[in-house]
Amino acid sequence: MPMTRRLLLLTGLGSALNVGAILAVDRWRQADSLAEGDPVEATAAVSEAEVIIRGFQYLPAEVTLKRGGTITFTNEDSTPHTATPLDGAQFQGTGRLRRNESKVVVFEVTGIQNYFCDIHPSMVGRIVVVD
Ligand SMILES: [Cu+2]
Repeated sequence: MPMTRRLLLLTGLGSALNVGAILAVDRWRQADSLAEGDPVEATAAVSEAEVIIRGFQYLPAEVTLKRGGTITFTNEDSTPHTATPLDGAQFQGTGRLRRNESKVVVFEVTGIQNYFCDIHPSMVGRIVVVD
């Protein structure tokens, strides 16, 4: 349907514009923060990060991510693991990852997104999503 196609095109364009705007704002923020002598906060949140699952741990156990950013979860254990939303966390879990399997997860909702392994519930991690 042409209407659907047009909506998809607009959505794609919107994303591209947003990314550009975010990058521009980040540059502005960094310049501003450097002037104030406080570059730490400006560089804390990332748009992409990796979490390695190794030795029944998420490494790193906490990541600060920009909204709309992605985490690539990779399981390096021979045992299967998951990264499953906990405490009402809002993101799509990885499902079961076997050895050397990866899954890219998008985080669209700001806030503290806790997760755990639903096979080994003592395994916990956290993604802090910020604007
Ligand atoms: Cu596990």
